[in-house]
Amino acid sequence: MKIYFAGSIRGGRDDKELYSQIINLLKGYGEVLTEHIGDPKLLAYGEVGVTDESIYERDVELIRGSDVIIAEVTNPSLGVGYELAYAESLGKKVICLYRETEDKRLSAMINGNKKLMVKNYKTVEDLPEILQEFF
Ligand code: 6IA
Repeated sequence: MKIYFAGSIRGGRDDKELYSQIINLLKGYGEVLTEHIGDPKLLAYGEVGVTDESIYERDVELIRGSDVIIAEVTNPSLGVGYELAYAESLGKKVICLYRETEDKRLSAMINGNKKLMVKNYKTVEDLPEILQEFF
């Protein structure tokens, strides 16, 4: 099972530790193709020496080759939104994980899309059950 995990990079890295915890859970179900998303050293500014074109080309190839897409969508990210739309266009199985807060709401373009499965959760402890059901 090839798993593409998507999470914010230039949209902001506040949730990087959470991404790393989710990636560890996902490793129990298959090969996570995008482990760098949880890397604490990966900053919002990005990396020196890797062009945006090569990041884009590699990521669309990885999405094409993946079986499922799991996106943590709490921190808004243009890149994650694009990846979700691309995965949808390919007919991939997608799940979006959204951490509920009182003052923010998930984009209607994700929450209102019946082709994307959206699961709300409160803490990382809620995720094993959600992932078990998904897989
Ligand atoms: O707009 P954002 O940067 O927040 O978009 C985040 C999403 O785009 C993630 O789900 C990634 O799959 C993808 N993405 C954005 N930047 C990178 C990246 N940077 N590498 C891989 N995927 C990216 C360089 C990192 C590196 C050389 C380890």
